[in-house]
Amino acid sequence: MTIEHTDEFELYHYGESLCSQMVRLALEEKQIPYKSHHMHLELNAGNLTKEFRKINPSAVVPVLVHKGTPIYDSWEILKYLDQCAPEQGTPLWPKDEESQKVIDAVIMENALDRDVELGENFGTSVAGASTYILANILRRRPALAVIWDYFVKHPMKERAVAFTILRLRGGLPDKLYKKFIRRLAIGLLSTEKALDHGKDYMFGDYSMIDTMMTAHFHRLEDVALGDILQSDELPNIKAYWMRLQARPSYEPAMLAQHSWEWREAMEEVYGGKPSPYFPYLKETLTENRSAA
Ligand SMILES: N[C@@H](CCC(=O)N[C@@H](CS)C(=O)NCC(=O)O)C(=O)O
Repeated sequence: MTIEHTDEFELYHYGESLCSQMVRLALEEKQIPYKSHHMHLELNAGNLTKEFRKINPSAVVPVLVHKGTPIYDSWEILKYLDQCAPEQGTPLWPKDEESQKVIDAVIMENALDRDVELGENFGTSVAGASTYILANILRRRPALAVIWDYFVKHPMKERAVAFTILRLRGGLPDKLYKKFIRRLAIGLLSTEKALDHGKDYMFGDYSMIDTMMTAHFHRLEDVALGDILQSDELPNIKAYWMRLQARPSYEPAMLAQHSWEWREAMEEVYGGKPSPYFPYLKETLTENRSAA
């Protein structure tokens, strides 16, 4: 399948999608210029249009189009970019098989994978923690329009159910949200421990796993849980997060790509204050630390 294109690399993405953020960070790190197709998701279901479903029948972002060929799935895209320009910019995917296996395992723990249930790993808990923002954005459209779009056009029916619940309820049940928070605490503690090696990045040198941690930490700030990244209880993470933000890729790939409706939703949901779940996050962090 060849997609209409004008540039060698083109990216279909959304400002705040975690997977899109990782790919943009990778493009910056590899110093690969690209044409940007910035879309909206929950605001207008831009990913469910006929045109976009021709580009990605799974109706999700990101999609990298290289010389007209679409590449799906953020990790595959990151590996692909590294192979396209092995000697250019930051190497993202290690050359030796042993490290590749370790990275693959860490990815499963952190990634947003369809096979991992929401709240069962760090990545899906970060996504789950964003549900109040998503609900706020979905509420800008009539309920019937949302339900119609997702049930009729979204190929993943479990997402249609999830988005309908968010649109109608304005969020998820407290019990489920707390599950995400508890899983976040576990993920933060294991990241803190992994960084005990004293090196700058998760695997010593910067690698693709660090693009994911950047997106996850940035999201914790968006959902008003960012204070945890400044906590003296997590000194390795605190220093690591500052290092990630100081990289030249951070501004163009993250800050310069914010979507207006997401920023508005953040303001409406949290009003610049810490999340009401912040104390619970601190509490579970302390509990899990003592249990470890
Ligand atoms: N495994 C895919 C996941 C892609 C994905 O779920 N993308 C989300 C944004 S992070 C999306 O497009 N959601 C919109 C929807 O499902 O309607 C990847 O790594 O790229």
